[in-house]
Amino acid sequence: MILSIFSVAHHASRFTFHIARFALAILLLAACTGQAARVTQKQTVDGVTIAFDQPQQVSVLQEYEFVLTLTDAAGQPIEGATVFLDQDMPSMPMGTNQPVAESIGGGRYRIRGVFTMDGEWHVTVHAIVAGNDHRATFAQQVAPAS
Ligand SMILES: [Cu+2]
Repeated sequence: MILSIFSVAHHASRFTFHIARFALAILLLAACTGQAARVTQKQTVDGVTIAFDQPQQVSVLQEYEFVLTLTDAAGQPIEGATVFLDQDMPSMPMGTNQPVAESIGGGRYRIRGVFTMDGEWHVTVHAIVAGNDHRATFAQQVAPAS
């Protein structure tokens, strides 16, 4: 009898411990996905400035969001461009990986996708404006799954 009461109490405390761990994991996850730091880099190619807004950190197979802003030489937003990415790893060929952006207004284009492997990736932006392909390459570090 004494043994079984002890056993119930022991399991109850283990259960509480697991609930606490689970709650902590949810909190950390919310902090990571909700408040992720972002960086913006700019490159000007043949009169078109490409501002590339990316997460500072992204994990493998976790959905990322890139936002590109295109402006002309006068600083005006460029609407109606076709924008897609070429994603590859400098250390190995990763096959065809070309997500297409959707226009969200004000010269901004949004792309969501995932990286299929951790490590260093090179993201080449193709901004096709009036038939000309403007290309700029940015690096994205991809962390292993946590
Ligand atoms: Cu790879």
